[in-house]
Amino acid sequence: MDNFSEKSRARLDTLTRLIQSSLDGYMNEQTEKADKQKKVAEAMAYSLSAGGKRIRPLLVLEFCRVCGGDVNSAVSAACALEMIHTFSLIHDDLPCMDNDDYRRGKPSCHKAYGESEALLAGDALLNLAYGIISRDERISPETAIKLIANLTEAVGVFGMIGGQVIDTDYDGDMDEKLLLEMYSMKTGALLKTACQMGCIAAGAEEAKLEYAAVYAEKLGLAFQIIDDILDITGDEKLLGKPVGSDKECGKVTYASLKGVEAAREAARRLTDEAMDALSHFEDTEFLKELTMFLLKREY
Ligand code: GRG
Repeated sequence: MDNFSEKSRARLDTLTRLIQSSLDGYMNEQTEKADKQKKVAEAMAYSLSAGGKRIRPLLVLEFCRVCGGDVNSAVSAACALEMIHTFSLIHDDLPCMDNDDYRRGKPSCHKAYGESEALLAGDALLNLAYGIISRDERISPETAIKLIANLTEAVGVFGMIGGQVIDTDYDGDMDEKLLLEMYSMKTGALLKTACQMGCIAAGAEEAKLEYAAVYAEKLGLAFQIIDDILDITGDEKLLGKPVGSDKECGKVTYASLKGVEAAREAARRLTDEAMDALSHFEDTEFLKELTMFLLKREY
């Protein structure tokens, strides 16, 4: 994250520490309570603590702050989203999905713990996510319900899971329109709920949620296009997983459809549009630098 100013780097460190210590706290509760379920609790903690950029929880906390909220009121939503993101990665790596052996630089969950344990660890993380928001005493019951409703829609059949359905069922006859629809759902939906949950936790007005959605829609497409490019041109050591898996699986991606240079240009344009949407918020220096980092990322 070299492009960050000193001020933003300090902010990144503070937020990352808050996210990590909160995730550790939630996971310790699980491992301490577990008896016969120790292995599944360990598998959950293994994948959750395996690294990862923590982009989604960072967005939750930052959107809360730029809407004038106290970041502590967004911590459970931020951690819930990272749990759900991790669940999606665990399940996506399973032999019945992408069958990937490495994730975040370590053996994927099913390689380390076995398939059934990985399946259950993913299920349990998904379930825990809703639990930690519903029992968070720092937020009102009304806010908790709004957060959970927003998150549920993002994860469901018309959000991330729906995007995965398109990915698995329609790969043979994928065109640009369907591909972008799939990206919006599979990748964009969780980024959208990240930004919107931050606004909700801050008690922001509806218009802010709409602007947050515009930012996230552009960011989500750019993020996925960069992911496609990295699967072609990336460094396996930095990525923590093998490159070339899209081609090996015969997957159509934006980069394979348009070529790497055109894909890079599209990601740049989408990033500019995302930046424009931030003009509706105050004090967005950190968010802008984070957005630029995502365009230039190598992992
Ligand atoms: C199996 C229910 C189910 C859903 C799978 C989201 C998804 C759908 C699969 C995950 C794999 C994938 C390629 C998702 C697209 C989004 C994406 C690029 C994820 C990687 O996110 P990063 O780069 O990962 O934020 P880290 O490891 O940094 O957290």
